[in-house]
Parts: sequence; structure tokens; C-alpha cells
Amino acid sequence: MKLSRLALLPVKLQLKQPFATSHGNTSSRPLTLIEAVAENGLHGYGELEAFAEPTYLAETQLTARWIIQTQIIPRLRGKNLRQPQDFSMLTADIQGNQAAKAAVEMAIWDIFAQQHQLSLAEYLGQFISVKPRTEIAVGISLGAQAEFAVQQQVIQQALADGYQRIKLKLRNATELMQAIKLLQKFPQAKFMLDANSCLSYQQLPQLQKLAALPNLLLVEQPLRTTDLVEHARLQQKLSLAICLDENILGLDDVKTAATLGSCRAINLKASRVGGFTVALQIIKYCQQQQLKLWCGGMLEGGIGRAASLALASLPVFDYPGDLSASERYYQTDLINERFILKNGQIKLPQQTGLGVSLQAEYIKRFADQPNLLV
Ligand code: OSB
Ligand code: MG
Repeated sequence: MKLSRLALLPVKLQLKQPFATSHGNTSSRPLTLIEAVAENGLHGYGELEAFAEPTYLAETQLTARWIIQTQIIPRLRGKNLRQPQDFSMLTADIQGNQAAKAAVEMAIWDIFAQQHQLSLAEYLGQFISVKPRTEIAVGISLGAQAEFAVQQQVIQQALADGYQRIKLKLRNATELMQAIKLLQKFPQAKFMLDANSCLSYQQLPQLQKLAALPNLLLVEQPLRTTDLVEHARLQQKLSLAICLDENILGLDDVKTAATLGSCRAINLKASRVGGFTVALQIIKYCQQQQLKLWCGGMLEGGIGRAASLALASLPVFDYPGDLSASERYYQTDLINERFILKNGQIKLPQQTGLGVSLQAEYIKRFADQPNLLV
């Protein structure tokens, strides 16, 4: 497969409600859409999931776009790809910049899946010999709330909507204590806590208290990003599973974490690890190591969420993913289709490739963007 066109389109989506984490409040989501056209005429789309600021990932929309333009595109020019994994080989000498790689790779996987007349989910599944589920169990990641009563209400609504698992964001140790009380109010629900690095080893006693709650599955990224040693020290003392997110930027990080004993679970996001090729390697490794694995989210737009859903549909995950219904995210989304929650599940699109279509407005705007491959 040879690409004849690659174009970028920066966009900004407005969240229906601001999303509060230890990194601050997010109310709008900048994204860059990638359009790839193959010589055979097939169109593929990708979505760049870096944020405006380098607080969750080191990359930003701006740095990642620059890497795509000056590093990734020159390596693709004139190249013939036999399979999507070839993209990883062509860009293997670029250090880091996982979100930049994943964005372009997504569009290439979309094209290859279409060429094989398969949904992206079916196509991904072939590489690890599994068949995707058609309905995917999902959870919701709820932004932090200062008020106990408000958070209690938000949780109640999410459970009424049918979400199979609730993740609460924490901003500090005080909210950790609040979480203990909140979880006690919903003994039948399943919870995760995501600290986004806002805790320290000092919170071991509180975390031990949480470990006693039967409705808590894990605590995500409690400590400083990159400190796998301190996570290992904490995990050793804790019966509660630690799950790593920000710390894991590739297969080698999973190996290091497994070897040190830094966690018992991994939050997998293809965009954080450089794309699906690496994500599939991580799936295989976690199965060998008996590390729990589940699929996270990054407030993706419709294109990115379709890609994450394809990954989450593979029957290899231990918990419902952070992939909520379209209704929960943006005032207007990028795609014509809506992901609807029914019985706590979202239906996988059945069409080939990503299985969703970009709204006419964006197709039109892409037509005005230059072809960066020429
Ligand atoms: O830490 O998992 C995270 C969103 C953006 C960046 C990081 C994270 C998140 C979420 C939301 O938790 C998941 C989603 O609904 O997309
Ligand atoms: Mg997280």
C-alpha cells in the first residue's frame, strides 16, 4: 500500500462539562485529524490525542504536529507498506513522540482494515488470533468534584445510565479520604480511583484503608510519573492493585514495571504507547505476565473513540474500558454516528475500517489542506 496524500487538520471540540483532574480543568479539547489517502483510493483517518499542554503527556498538539510534518512524513514518502507494522519499522528511529506516531498509524490501520474488507476490530484481532466482541462493556471516568454531595449525585446518575464501572479522579490526598466515604455509599458498584500522580508514599495508611473496600478494583497512577521504583515500593506494601497509566509509554516500560513489581494492572491507550502495533505487543506481554489489562481513554473525539473501541472490543481485557457514550463528551463531535450506551455496553461499528464517517464540515475543511506527502 502506497500513500498518495497525507493532510492534517487541527480542530477544537467543546466538552459539555469541564473535566477536572490533578492537572487542572479541561473544557475544550484540541485535536488534530489526519487524513491519509492510498494510491488504491482508500481513505483512512487518524486522531492526534496529545493535549494543549505537556502535563499528562510530554507531547503537545503543537510538538506532535511538528514531528509528524518534519519527521514522520519524510520517512513515509515513496514507501510501500505491506502491513501496518511496517509503519513502526519506518519510524522506529524516532525516540518518544508516541502520540504523533499513533495518530498517523491510526489512519494507516484504517486503510489496511478496509483493504482487507474487515472492521478495524476484526483486523486487529487477527494479529493476536481473537475475534472482537460486538458489544463492549464500558465504564466512565468522572472528573473530580470538590463537593461530596455533588460527586455522590454524579455517581448515582452514571450508575443509572448503566455504566459498569466508575472511575473517580483525585486531585489530592483529601479527595482520597472523600473517596473512601463515597465508595461506602455504593457497595454494589465497581470503582477505580485515578490520582494522575497527585499522591505520595505518605498516603500508604489511607490506601491500605481503601484496600479493604471490596468495591474498589484498583488505584491508577498514584505516584509521580516515571517513578517506577517508588510505585514498586508502594505496591509491595499494598494488597490493592496499582494500575499504571502515564508511566507506560511503550512495551519496555511494561517490562520494567512487571520486573520491578510496580503495578498489577496496566491502563492501555494505543495513543500513549505509539499505536496499535505496540498495543498488541503489550497485550501479549501482559497475558504472559498475568498483569491485568484494560482499555483507557483520553477524551477522544469520535475518530479516536472509534479506534479505542476497536481495541477495547478484543476479548483480552479484565475490566470495562474508559470509553463512554458520545453523549457524555462533546457539544458537537467529529463523526456522524453516535456511540450509545445500552445495558452498560456500546455497539461496535460493523463497517470496514474505523466504521465511522467524518462530518461533512471536516471533509470540506480537509479539501483545503495541503498534501504534505508531495
Ligand atoms: O488519566 O486516564 C486518564 C482523560 C484524559 C487524559 C488522561 C486520562 C483521562 C481520563 C478520561 O481518565 C477517560 C475518557 O473518558 O476518555
Ligand atoms: Mg489515568
